[in-house]
Amino acid sequence: MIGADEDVSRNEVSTDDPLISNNQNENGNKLPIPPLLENKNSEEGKAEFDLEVQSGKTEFIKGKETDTLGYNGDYLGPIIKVNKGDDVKVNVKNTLDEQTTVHWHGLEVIGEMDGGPHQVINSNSTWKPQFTIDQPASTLWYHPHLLDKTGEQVYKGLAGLFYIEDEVSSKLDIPKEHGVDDIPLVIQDKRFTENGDVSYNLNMRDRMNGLLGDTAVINGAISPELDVKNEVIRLRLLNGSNARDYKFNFNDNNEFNQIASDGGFLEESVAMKNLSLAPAERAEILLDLSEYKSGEQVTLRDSNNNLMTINVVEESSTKKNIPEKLVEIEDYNRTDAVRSREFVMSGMGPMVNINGKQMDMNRIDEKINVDELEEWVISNESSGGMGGMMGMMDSTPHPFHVHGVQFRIIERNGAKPPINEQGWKDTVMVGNDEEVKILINFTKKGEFMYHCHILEHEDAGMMGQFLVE
Ligand SMILES: [Cu+2]
Repeated sequence: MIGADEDVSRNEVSTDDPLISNNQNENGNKLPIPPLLENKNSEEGKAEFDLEVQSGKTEFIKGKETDTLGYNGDYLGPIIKVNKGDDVKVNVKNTLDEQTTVHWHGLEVIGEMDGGPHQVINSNSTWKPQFTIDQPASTLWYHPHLLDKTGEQVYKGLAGLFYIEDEVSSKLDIPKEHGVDDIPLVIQDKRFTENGDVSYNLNMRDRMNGLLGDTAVINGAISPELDVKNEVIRLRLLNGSNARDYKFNFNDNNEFNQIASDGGFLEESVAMKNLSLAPAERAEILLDLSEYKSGEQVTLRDSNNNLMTINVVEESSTKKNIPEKLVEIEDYNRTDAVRSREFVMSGMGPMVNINGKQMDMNRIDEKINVDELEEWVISNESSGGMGGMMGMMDSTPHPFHVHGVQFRIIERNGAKPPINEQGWKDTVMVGNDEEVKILINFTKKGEFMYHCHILEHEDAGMMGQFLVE
């Protein structure tokens, strides 16, 4: 095992307004497990899925109905699970009375299938993207990406997980039983009004920092409980929040192992006690509960705030180990990069920008040659200027996301990145005054976005477009 004695977490980003532990359901409430979406095509190597974007009502708080959005349901969406090499078709029907898009976050597909702001799905129409899965086993996700409206639609519930499996994930001796020992966790924060509403009304601070809720919602439940055996369990964590940065840990100060980052398995499992995830980042972790007895529990937390209680309810008859070696990841060499580009994120609130520009659908900001390795230097200069001086905000972190690719982080502030950031990534947190260098090889053609994944910043225009030809 590596990393056990090192601090593997990246620089901590302070988020104002900690979450309150909000145990609304005193009788305990079970963690909802998003179902695996039915594959309509039984042919080997093919898959076809139906997704319906719909509005609904969700009872987050007992006795209170909340207007929400969901895929094939009232809130969130089912898990799309495919294999590497599969030819995939999706029929996305929009039954909302407004436009939407479905972006496959982390998926390597051509621009037209990416589901960005150009692939608008009008009310009562259907979008039928097709693509071949051309990347390793990973936990990706899907969500709307409508120009200026992404924050609101995601906040109201439009988000789902997208699993890719391959020969490596099927051979690895890790938990794989969906909802039993392989647990999806979509973690978000909400701000409920007195009557249970989650209406998307941004105040001044939301426009500056992004919307921070006061209540954690996991797979759609507040303070849920998960029942498991006393064995190794796998948690697939998605930070599906609009703006909140999480610092995951367990109340027993448990050591756990990160085995995957955004775009797939790490080379080796990394032991840690704290894990930071920025909006849109994913991590798969293994938690060993074999020392626990039936009736004992452990709590998943964000810093000191309780998120979810894990109840050990049964003793396991089998014992799983945590594998050390996971996968070989190809090396990217900086000397192979044919070009270097700079991306400076700055400004605050409605002024947030990249390289001094705000999103323009009619402007291509960067032209890129397909199959060429590039170095991107991403920095965050948002702390300077008026806001910093006036003390309005002490921190303006920006998680930078690039569409259509998985990249590698080679430097964080002049040093090698922490070991759990050395695998495949599609989103990287760039804190105040930080500079991050990444290597990217663009293999798919078309028009794509790069942007800050604080959704209020994205919607304010902190986004640009690149064309791969
Ligand atoms: Cu931002």
